[in-house]
Amino acid sequence: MAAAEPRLITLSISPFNELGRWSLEHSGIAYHEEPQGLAIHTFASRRAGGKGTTPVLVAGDEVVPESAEIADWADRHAPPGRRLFPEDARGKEARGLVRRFGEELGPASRRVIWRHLIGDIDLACRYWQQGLSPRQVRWQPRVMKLARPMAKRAMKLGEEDLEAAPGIVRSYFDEVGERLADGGRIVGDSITGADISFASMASPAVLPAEGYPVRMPQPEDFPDEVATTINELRAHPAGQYALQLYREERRARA
Ligand SMILES: N[C@@H](CCC(=O)N[C@@H](CS)C(=O)NCC(=O)O)C(=O)O
Repeated sequence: MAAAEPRLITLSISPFNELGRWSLEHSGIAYHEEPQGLAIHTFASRRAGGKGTTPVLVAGDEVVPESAEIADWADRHAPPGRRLFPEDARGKEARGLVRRFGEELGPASRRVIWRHLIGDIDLACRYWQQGLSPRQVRWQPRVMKLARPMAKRAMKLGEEDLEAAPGIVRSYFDEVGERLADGGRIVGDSITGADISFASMASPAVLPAEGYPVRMPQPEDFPDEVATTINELRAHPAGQYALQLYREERRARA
């Protein structure tokens, strides 16, 4: 009997969950996604053997609880031609960038929209309910309202971190813009895990209208201050690159 497809426990909209999904899809690995409601996902993660965060990949007896590790796992299981990391020094460089993007860019980029969403749970639930069971759709707003202080702590939504977030995103965008200036990709001339990780981690700050696996909120859903930040980041050459990857690469593989 064929082995069951790996399961991927996710949140529908999230930079880290995107890295997990996109890595598997780029590598041609079939998987079964199990999207969870906001806050409910922390319980689902632990139930699956994770650390209370998503994504969590469950492949047979193996539990992979971190998005960068899922990218590594996908690379190890990819057929030739669909790997995420080249064998040479470029692979090491791309892996280093995946770690840095996940540690700093993803959390900062998420804060760009969550500065508003944390006080507008109805808006958050409207978008984050995509793909959920009717039962989860019913429970999500109630659970999220109770879990709001926890979510604030987990995403570090204090005033200082919120203020710093757009600047952190911009400095990563500048770095990526410089890497792209010679007309290649982030590392070398072919797409690697670094490009996939960059676009995934940038996604909450540029809100791709095309290519993302579910409908993303758009700048006009947010108050002017947040919408202006998103539009500025969209106009940055690296923001343009993230949107282009979503339009051209994400859609092609998904
Ligand atoms: N380092 C983890 C971070 C994942 C992460 O922060 N996931 C969020 C969803 S976007 C989460 O589950 N947060 C719940 C929490 O931190 O309590 C990874 O790369 O997988």
